[in-house]
Amino acid sequence: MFRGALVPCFEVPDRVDLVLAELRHRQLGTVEPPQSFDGGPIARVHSQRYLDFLAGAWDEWVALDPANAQRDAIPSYWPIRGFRSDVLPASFPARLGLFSFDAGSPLTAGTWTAARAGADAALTGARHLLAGARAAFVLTRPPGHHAGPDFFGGYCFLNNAAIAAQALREGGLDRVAVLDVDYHHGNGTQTIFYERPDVFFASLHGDPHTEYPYWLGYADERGAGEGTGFNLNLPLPRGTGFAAWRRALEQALAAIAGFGAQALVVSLGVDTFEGDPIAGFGLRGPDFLQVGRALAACGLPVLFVFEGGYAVAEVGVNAVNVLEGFEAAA
Ligand code: Q9C
Ligand code: ZN
Repeated sequence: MFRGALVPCFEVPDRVDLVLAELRHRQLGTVEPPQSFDGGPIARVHSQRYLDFLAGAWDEWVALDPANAQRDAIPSYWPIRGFRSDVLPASFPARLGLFSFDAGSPLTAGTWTAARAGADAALTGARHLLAGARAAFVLTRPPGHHAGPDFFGGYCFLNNAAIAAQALREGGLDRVAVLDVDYHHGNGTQTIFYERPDVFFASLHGDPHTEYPYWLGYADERGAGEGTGFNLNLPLPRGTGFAAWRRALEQALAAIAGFGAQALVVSLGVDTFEGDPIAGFGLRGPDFLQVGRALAACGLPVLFVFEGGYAVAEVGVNAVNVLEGFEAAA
């Protein structure tokens, strides 16, 4: 649902197929399918009632009307300020709205299976880092960074980066950082870790005054409670080019070094590309090589987790440029 009409989704299967093809073309790294994991860290990032809802949502949707098998489930009703969110309504549309924050993230027949496989991929990547790998890349869709403890949105259902960070913590690392370089603020990841001092979250993104997700991502959000000081937002105006973006990246990396992170999870959206159809920064293809080099310079083990990037023809080159720049400098 976009501007009052049903339109083709920007988040399409071709995106990961093209990234995989580019990885193979450049013979960068080795490719493997995800291993299987039980709930574990997933259940410590997301609420049980949210996971139960997602797992059964498609069957519930089709049970309402067999004709629903041919159309996506899209929320129409949301409990904003003053409504109750403690009660779990029997109505499916009411629960669909309770657990979401936009109408642009269709839930389809394969959503849960794909999201759950993405979480397995994130956990597989975390396992590689814990076993001593310098870096791994989690190539998943749907993306994850907009998904919070109990909500989906922004094409995201399970927060792969947060699940990986949680797994790294449970695997024995005391301090983990998540750096989100997607064009859009990682509101889900921020919310998950906002009151925690053990996972530092830093994000570079379009200023929420004008850019999705609008109601989170401002510079004065520094964390809360024990997590105060462990959240860093660097909003940048629409139209920002690579020079200014790069300075913000250095600022985020300096904060991560100051935190004393032992591993870095990078929410790797490449919708910062100048040609992206739904975003507004001006990074060019070769700039992504430099992004990878800068990330390697921090010296930490890095788990890259794929997020946005909707200029489909260029998404493979842009994402793999980051990885190639990292490899060249690591
Ligand atoms: N003007 C990710 O990049 N709103 N999600 C699009 C276009 C939704 C993006 C509006 C953007 C969600 C993971
Ligand atoms: Zn994005």
